[in-house]
Amino acid sequence: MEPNERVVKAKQVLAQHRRGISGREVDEPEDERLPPGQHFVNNFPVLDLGFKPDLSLDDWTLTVDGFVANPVTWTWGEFQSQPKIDLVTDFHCVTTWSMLDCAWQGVSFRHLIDVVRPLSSAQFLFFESYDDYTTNLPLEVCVDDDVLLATHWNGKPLSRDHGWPVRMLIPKRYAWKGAKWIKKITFSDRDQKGFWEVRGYSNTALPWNNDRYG
Ligand SMILES: Nc1nc2c(c(=O)[nH]1)N[C@H]1C(S)=C(S)[C@@H](COP(=O)(O)O)O[C@H]1N2
Ligand SMILES: [Mo]
Repeated sequence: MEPNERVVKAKQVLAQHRRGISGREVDEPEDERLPPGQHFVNNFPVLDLGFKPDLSLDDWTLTVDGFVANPVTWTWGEFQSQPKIDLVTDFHCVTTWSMLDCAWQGVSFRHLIDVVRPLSSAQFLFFESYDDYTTNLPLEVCVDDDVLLATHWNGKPLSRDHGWPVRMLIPKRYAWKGAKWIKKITFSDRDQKGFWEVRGYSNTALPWNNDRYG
């Protein structure tokens, strides 16, 4: 009798998830790293609004403004001269896929805070991207060691699909909180909901709480 191809394939995929991801002991229980309602993927799916902005480093800028003592608009050269850090984090998308052990490089959000110096009245962040995507988070959520303005994923510059040249990364929130093709970050004393937040998605977006919808 021939093995059922579909069953074999499904089991192979499970096995790949168990073994195919670098940096972990084989016997470490991966499910402990999988938030409720999520499943593992080994590829890196692309989610966007149906198009990807066509950017050039010559024209690229990142503006950080609002309730800060020192607003900045960085050119690509200025952004590149900021200190970079490396991180390994898991990535959880609300459409139920999770990727473990992504290696990221970029400028830490803590460094950005040091540069722009938020006013004491600044409590919220509003992110705007080159595709007009927006999202929002409380400032305190982003004052964390793993929040990054990411330029590299797994050793290579981000692809255009994944937000080149710079995307936000907030690993402790669902991935829609991380704006690709980031253009502007505004500090404010009030919360303003972003693209998915006004369309029924959670304002807090906590994967471990299965906190998907608003
Ligand atoms: N600028 C921009 N950023 C975005 C999005 C988008 O459509 N535009 N989609 C969000 C969503 S819903 C997810 S799940 C992640 C997906 O990132 P990826 O395409 O690199 O997997 O990007 C987030 N950031
Ligand atoms: Mo998403």
